[in-house]
Amino acid sequence: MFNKPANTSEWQALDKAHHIHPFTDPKYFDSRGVRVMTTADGCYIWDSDGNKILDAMAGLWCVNIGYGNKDVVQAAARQLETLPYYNTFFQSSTPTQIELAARLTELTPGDLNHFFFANSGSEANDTVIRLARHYWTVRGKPKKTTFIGRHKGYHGSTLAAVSLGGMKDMHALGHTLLPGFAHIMEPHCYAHGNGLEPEAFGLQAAQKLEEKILELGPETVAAFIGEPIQGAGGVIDPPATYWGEIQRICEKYDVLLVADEVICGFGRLGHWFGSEYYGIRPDIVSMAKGLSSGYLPISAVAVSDEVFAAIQEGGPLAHGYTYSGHPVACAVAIANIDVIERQSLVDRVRENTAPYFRQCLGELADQHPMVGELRGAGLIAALQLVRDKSARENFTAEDNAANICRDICLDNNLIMRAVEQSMVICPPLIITRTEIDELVEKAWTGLNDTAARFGLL
Ligand code: PXG
Repeated sequence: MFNKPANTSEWQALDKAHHIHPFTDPKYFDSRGVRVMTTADGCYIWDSDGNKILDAMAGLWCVNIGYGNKDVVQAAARQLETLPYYNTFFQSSTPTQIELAARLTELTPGDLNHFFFANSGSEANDTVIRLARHYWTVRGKPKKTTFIGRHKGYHGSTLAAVSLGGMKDMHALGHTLLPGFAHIMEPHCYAHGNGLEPEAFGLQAAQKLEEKILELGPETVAAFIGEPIQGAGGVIDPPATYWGEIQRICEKYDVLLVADEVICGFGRLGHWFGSEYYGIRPDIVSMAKGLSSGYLPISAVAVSDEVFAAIQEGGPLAHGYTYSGHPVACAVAIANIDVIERQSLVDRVRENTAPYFRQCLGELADQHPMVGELRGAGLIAALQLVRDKSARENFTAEDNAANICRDICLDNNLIMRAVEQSMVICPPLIITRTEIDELVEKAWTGLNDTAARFGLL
């Protein structure tokens, strides 16, 4: 018989004893203990001590429609009652799987008209690798197997998705960089621009792709993959010149272009997909997170008519997951898309809340002595923390400034994410102007308190 913990410290003790956490410093369990979240509504979550916290990270970059949407809950309940499970293997389908694929066809740009379902962004990207390599085999170029990604790219945590990504500490864990994956510089102007204008730097960063393709030999390169804006890498939004040049290079060398839309998809940049914001015409797109606003796990891979034609020619596809297109997850994704459409969330972000969000954060970035730059677009942003703004002196890793700021903000009931020396913000798309005011005010307070901690204010 399990005795339910009576308070936060009892939950924390059990958690520490039995629960393994991703990306959590073990020291944290002794210094603070995990935070135990219990309920949520809209843009707010409540912890086990009853604190009401503004979730400026939409969970983990995913709760686009906000918490507690009853329509989605009811759609899930209805589907659980009607047909809680059936699979997509061996000539089978269910109405929700078919409807979701058809709805996604309407929403995705270009001729991305065919969808394969999986359960997470990682699985979607593993699927991308298998499909792209299969594509080239069917098209008579079986040597085209290598994927090129970017440093600080994040594509997931499975063996293959880790290799696709460019996170050094993730490669180091368990020696998980597989052969067949290469990486180029991320288009981070602040970090690598060396005083170049963003437009010139964007071209330079994209040309690293051409150099890498030539180094590896175009006959060996299957695809380039990139997030329209790199999220977990620190919200790295490329200069306007970048994606056009990447597209040109991919076409020149017959390399598939894959957009990882796991964060940017479903309205984050004020368009259904980040590819539309940047004018990218991808051959393959992976999506997850905002597809269901995180209410249930589901992901999808969209492929173009041409990639689909090759898959069809290739015979039975030896790939799939038990829960590919789980009917309840599909029902939730459909209800989630309905909510986004009914509330015109994509237009609202583009025309209303994102411009206001960027204006408020822009003022903060201009005026606050500890903020070196504001990055991002739409409702995704990073504030680069600096020790000295005019001298562009960065904090060191040992300073731990962003983690300190994150904890100070959390104590003030605001969740932001710390990535290296940046504070990252990615609120639900339903956020109102009043809630943006609260977010920015709390961010100011958190930055002031952090600056005071370093004797900078
Ligand atoms: N692609 C992108 C662009 C992502 O951001 C994945 C793929 C993998 O999705 P799954 O569902 O397998 O986790 C992600 C996930 C962070 C953080 O450090 C970011 C993600 C996941 C966990 C932590 O901010 N993004």
